[in-house]
Amino acid sequence: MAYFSSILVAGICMDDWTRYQGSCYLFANHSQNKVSWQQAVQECTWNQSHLVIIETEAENNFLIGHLKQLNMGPGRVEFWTYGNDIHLEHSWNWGITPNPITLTGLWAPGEPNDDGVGEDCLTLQHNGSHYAWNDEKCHEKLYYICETEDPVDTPGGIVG
Ligand SMILES: [Ca+2]
Ligand SMILES: [Ca+2]
Ligand SMILES: [Ca+2]
Repeated sequence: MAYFSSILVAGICMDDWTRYQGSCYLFANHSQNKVSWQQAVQECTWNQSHLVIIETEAENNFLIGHLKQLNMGPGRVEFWTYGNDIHLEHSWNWGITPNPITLTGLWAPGEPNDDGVGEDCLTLQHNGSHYAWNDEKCHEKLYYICETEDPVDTPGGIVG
């Protein structure tokens, strides 16, 4: 199983994946990568990973730093994370099972605003000067970031 993972062996990420702490990240930032949140969930699953879960401010800073290096834009640049309030409005979780988002202060000014008919999926959005969190309509077609944890660093993560 591990041979098909984004992590080839302990401490080394597959080509195209970027390592930080105990995780490997795939920044899907090509135009053909633009998909809905639900499709992004599926894409990451196919890659033996999940949409990025941001546990710490340090991880958030790493992601933003990497996104800056990608030097995308001008125009709209937004990446899906695993965050969502699909099941209960204003109740933000990572993933599809209860895993409350505890970080605060990372939202862009005025966000989350559940704009218009509702916005339930969390993105890292470039607002012209820097990246910050935004809630977005889940059917929008955006870039995404997958993450997978190093099985050695994650207790109980080794399967088989
Ligand atoms: Ca993480
Ligand atoms: Ca919402
Ligand atoms: Ca919003």
